[in-house]
Amino acid sequence: MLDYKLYYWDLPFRGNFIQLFLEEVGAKYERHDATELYPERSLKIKNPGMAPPYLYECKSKTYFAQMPAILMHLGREYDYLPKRAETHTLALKTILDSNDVLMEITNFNGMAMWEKSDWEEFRYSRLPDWMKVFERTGLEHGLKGDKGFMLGATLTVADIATTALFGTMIHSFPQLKEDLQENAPQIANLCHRIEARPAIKRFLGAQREELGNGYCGGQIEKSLRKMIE
Ligand SMILES: N[C@@H](CCC(=O)N[C@@H](CS)C(=O)NCC(=O)O)C(=O)O
Repeated sequence: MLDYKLYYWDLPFRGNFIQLFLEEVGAKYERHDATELYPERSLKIKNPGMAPPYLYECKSKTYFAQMPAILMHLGREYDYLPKRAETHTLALKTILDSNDVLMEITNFNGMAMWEKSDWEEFRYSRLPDWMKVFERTGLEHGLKGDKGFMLGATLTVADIATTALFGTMIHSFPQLKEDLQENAPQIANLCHRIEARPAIKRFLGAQREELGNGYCGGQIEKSLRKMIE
């Protein structure tokens, strides 16, 4: 029996946060094109939402929108949330930080195309600071080399989010690999380890074969590529 339906575009960007998780836990899910819900039906569903991704949960016949809310919901369902109040809150913070980085790298979800000087400010100041935020969080919780995870000894939604963010980013834009290595070496290693987990590795292998280095799509991906390449 099917557990979930994920409505998203044929792109990794925000969808991979959810897909990596569903793959990791072995949930039975189908990916549907976002246009099946968005925009016509998005106000008519149970728990309406403004934009993809949407996750339909079969057992509760309920929809959820907003990537961070979806990931927190799945984290609770599959016991991938830290138990302590502080680290539980940090799991949500890590997902929200990730979503902020997605918004910033797409110049506020593609509201305007990148200008060289703004891009350089982002790439050489803001993005390294974000990378350091993730690195420090991991270090503070014992992430070191091949040991530990973002928020302690157990893999949580925070590791899935971090990998969906930076693993995807450096696959789509290999030019940013060195930026990550320099500013957040433990995070680079963590992404590598999570991407090597068997179910995730299988999924990413197939996705990357199909989509190549596609990232967020649209004019904003073209603008990003113009800046980076
Ligand atoms: N805050 C929302 C952002 C959703 C969002 O911006 N979705 C993009 C794709 S990643 C989209 O298709 N937006 C269309 C729109 O905003 O109308 C989330 O985290 O899920």
